[in-house]
Amino acid sequence: MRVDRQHLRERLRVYFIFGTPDTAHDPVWLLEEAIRGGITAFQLREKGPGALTGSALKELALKLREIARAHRILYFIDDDPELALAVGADGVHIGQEDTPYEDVRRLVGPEMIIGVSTTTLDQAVQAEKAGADYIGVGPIYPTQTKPGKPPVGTEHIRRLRREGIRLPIVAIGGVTAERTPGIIESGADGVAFITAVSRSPDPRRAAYALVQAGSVTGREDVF
Ligand code: TZP
Ligand code: MG
Repeated sequence: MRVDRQHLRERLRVYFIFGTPDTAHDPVWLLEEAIRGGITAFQLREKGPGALTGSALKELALKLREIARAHRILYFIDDDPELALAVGADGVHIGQEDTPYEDVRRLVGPEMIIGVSTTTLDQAVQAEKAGADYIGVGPIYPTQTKPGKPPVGTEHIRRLRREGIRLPIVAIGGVTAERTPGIIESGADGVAFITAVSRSPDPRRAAYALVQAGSVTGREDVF
């Protein structure tokens, strides 16, 4: 399915990520609840202790893919272009240590959305030059989910825009509803989060709070 690139920015606004190690909830229920809360995009990031692999991972990826499709939210697979292709994902997300952008593009073809994680200005410039569809930027705030990297803060997003980065930016790391208006005001198009929803006792309400917080108006378009 071809994804409308015109509306990619809006569709990346409230971007939920999880894998089974990130939650005590049933993954199908969790995604459904987050969708009822209003998320616009989802990424399956099956990583860490106890992560599913092989056919169990593919089975889960297919189930979640069907849910995302039924509700017309974007569906991404982290770091696994073959799986993204196999389940018909809308996109694949890659980090700096994963397969390089050019190789992933060759593998998945021209239609699939490719997002690239970046921490520095140089990485953002490289991703834009290479042809990435959006960049993840972070960690914005301190996070337990990906420890060991100092947070870059919202000032970094302002700097990316000042330096001319036009790609859709999704900020990640320690994202909460409280922090979301400031993140969007700094020039990000969306927020991506794991813990804020995956570990909430009420994921629907937690997602809704992020959706509400992300609907800030009055920001100058910076791209
Ligand atoms: N990349 C940068 S920070 C991060 C990733 C995958 C983890 C975000 O998780 P949380 O729980 O929303 O801080
Ligand atoms: Mg990765």
